[in-house]
Amino acid sequence: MTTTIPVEEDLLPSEADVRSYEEHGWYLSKKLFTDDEVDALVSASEAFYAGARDRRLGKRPSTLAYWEPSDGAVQRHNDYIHYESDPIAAILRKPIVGAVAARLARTDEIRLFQSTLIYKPPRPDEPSNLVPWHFDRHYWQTCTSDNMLTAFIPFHHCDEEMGTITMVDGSHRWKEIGGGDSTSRHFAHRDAAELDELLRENARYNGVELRTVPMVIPKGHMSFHHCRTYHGSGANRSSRPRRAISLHLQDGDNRYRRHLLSDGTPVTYNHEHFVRRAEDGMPDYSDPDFCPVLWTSNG
Ligand SMILES: O=C(O)CCC(=O)C(=O)O
Ligand SMILES: [Fe+2]
Repeated sequence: MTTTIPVEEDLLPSEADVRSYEEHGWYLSKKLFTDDEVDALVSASEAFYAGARDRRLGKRPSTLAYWEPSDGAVQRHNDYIHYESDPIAAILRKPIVGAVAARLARTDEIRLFQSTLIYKPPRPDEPSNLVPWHFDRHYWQTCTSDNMLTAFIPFHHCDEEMGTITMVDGSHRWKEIGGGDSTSRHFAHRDAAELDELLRENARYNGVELRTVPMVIPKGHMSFHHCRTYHGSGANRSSRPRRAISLHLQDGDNRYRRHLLSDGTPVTYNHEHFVRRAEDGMPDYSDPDFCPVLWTSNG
């Protein structure tokens, strides 16, 4: 007898929702987390910022996003939060999140790929709060999949005043121009004006007018975006910090692939420092410690 983890069918995207995701490149979910779960994310993140760790990453590669109090009142990013914080991981691993992603990606299995804890301080003029236009597939050139997606999970109602995530509608279906070597570098290390121009150039090339959609996300809901959907976000003009997790997800088929820059240098992703090796000696993107299965349709 096979057992399937029960999830509430009502909370899953309908066939029409999945088609809309395929057309627009983003989806706003139903309420997947209770208020108590969302509040628990706030307290667990505060404990984390104060130094609590259930496990520690063995290394700090220079490319790792890892805010520490000595970095001050800039935007905070902490990668691998699901590895270092058990209370946060427990909530992120609720089956409904993976089940929603599986429906959207029309796949049978969803594994976690990466998760980043994010905090935008309530400082309207703080330049590090601005997230320039980018799409996540650029960071994942060592992945075989073109079907990966991200859940953006705020810890409160999140709207434009707080600098919510903003999607460029339908951009995941664009043909790409100008996607050179530099696209694999994280946006924090790139020139925002250059990225802005790259987006405009791509829109022109595809003969479309830019339509940006700020995601207004009620507490407990989350937004999903396809790995080729351009997105970014603005200043936090509110009086409260904008707290969130960016939960990057891979479909079951995703594997490591070697990817070279034009000068022959291999592209690297931080997993290479952490995950176990597969039989072929390559980084294993299904290492259960770092990339656990969140959902599989056969239980
Ligand atoms: O923090 C933001 O507004 C954007 C986060 C992001 O780039 C993502 O979730 O992929
Ligand atoms: Fe992103």
